[in-house]
Amino acid sequence: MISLAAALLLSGCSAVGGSNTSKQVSAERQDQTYIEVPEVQTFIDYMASKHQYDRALLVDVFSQIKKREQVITKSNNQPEVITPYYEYRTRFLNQGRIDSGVEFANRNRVWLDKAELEFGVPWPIIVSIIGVETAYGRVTGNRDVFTSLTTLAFDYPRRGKYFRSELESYLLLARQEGWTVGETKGSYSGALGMVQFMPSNYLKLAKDFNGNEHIDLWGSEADAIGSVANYLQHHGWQRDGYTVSRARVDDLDNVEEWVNKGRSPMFTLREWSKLGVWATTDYVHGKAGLVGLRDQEGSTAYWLAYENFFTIMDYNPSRRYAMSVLELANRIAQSEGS
Ligand SMILES: [Ca+2]
Repeated sequence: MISLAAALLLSGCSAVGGSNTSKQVSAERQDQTYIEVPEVQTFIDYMASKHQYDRALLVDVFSQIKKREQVITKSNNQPEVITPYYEYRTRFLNQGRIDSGVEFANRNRVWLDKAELEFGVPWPIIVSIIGVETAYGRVTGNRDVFTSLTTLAFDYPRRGKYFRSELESYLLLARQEGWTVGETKGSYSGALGMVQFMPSNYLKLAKDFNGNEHIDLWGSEADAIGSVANYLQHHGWQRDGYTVSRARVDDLDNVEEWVNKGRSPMFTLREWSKLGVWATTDYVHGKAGLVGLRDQEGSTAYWLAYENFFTIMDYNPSRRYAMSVLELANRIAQSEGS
């Protein structure tokens, strides 16, 4: 792990030139720095004319980096796509992650209360998201995000447009916050800080929550808390709203086409009951979607999922992710109260 990370960092540095993992690097860009790529020159023109960005600085930083093949490889092999829920959840639902969540909550009580009051998001949800994203700030990523984003922007055609926009946001953020371009560390896809915001979200939705006139999503747990709550409110979190109820499904054939369908609630509970789907706990007014996840090998559990469940999916568009966040939040709240 550490040696791979070190290799990744070194491969982005001009001082080590042709050493390293170049076997994997495709022939056409193997020895090129990004300043030699015509699309990058067009991008520099765009940054200079649209944002009055320092052209000489951009020429300098793009002259120092080359394509990082591992970023492409990792982007093509995201494990979330294939892991069943009962395996996925074990990454987060363990005693260490629960205990650290309680400690995080105890030392941040004042900020969690403030966030709950201002944004309407319950404190265990905020703590759990930070716990799932980065183990409460312990694992925030150690890749140079400038090289990662540049690689994805110009050598990953499937999502090139998206990553060019994130690269633009990163450069604006670096200028605004006084970061040295190329020294910011994050995930291989460019997510930043203990909340793993992409640069565009960092620009729009990150909060200086402790009021020291800096937004620091690495060093300030208060800023991380305010930023997560602000993000969820921005994406439609409903104060005192529901997340999920366990559901009983009478006949799967009736509803199979609706399981894990869409990104928003679709039917009222009354309509669901006509299809033979019943909430086993609360009866909730308003609409719900139907979520089915493999809770153990050969078995699927079902939930009726309300607006706030889908808002958590706006953080990461995976039902397994959202359900893990809720389960960890419940365990932290129970432990904290006991
Ligand atoms: Ca701050």
